[in-house]
Amino acid sequence: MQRDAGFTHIAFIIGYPENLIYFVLMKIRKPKPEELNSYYQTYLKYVPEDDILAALITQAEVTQKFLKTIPESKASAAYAPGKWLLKEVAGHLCDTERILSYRALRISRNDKTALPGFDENEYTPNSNYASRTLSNIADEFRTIRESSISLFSNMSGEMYERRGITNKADVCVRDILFFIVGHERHHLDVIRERYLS
Ligand code: NI
Repeated sequence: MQRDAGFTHIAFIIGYPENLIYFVLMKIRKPKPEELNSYYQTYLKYVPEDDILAALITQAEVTQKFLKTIPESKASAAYAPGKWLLKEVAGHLCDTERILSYRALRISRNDKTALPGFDENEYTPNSNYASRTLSNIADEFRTIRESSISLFSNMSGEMYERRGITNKADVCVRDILFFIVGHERHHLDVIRERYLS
């Protein structure tokens, strides 16, 4: 059991490593539409839940298991010429979550440094996701997500409200957590609708 300094929430974990069960007693509400910039607002449709920390936790197992159901032959295909391979989409989720969690860490610590964006279209061809298995990438996703859960579930309510500049946009830590959840759902929808249908 871990407590933050303000005792505003308690998170504890039972079971390791295959069957992690989290009990997080602090709800982190989803940002209201008017609190989000226009780009982040487009992801609201992917997040029906109001507790985004609970959603982050639920996604860990759901997404890993979903990716593991996809045959490697399909994972190594793109739905159109020039598009990412399916497993490169999974890799994009890994890269994005690492970067967004890093941004959330800095902003939660009240670091006011403006943080740069990144060009996903340059990251993917310079990664080696295409030569890895989707199963292996799915396991890395789970590892990254467990780290994100530890980071976010141990933040105080005040940390969630802290604001910073990322990719020239003014966001708070709550917005970043929301975006991690919504961005992943967006890409899983694309996988289902374009790669697997
Ligand atoms: Ni994306």
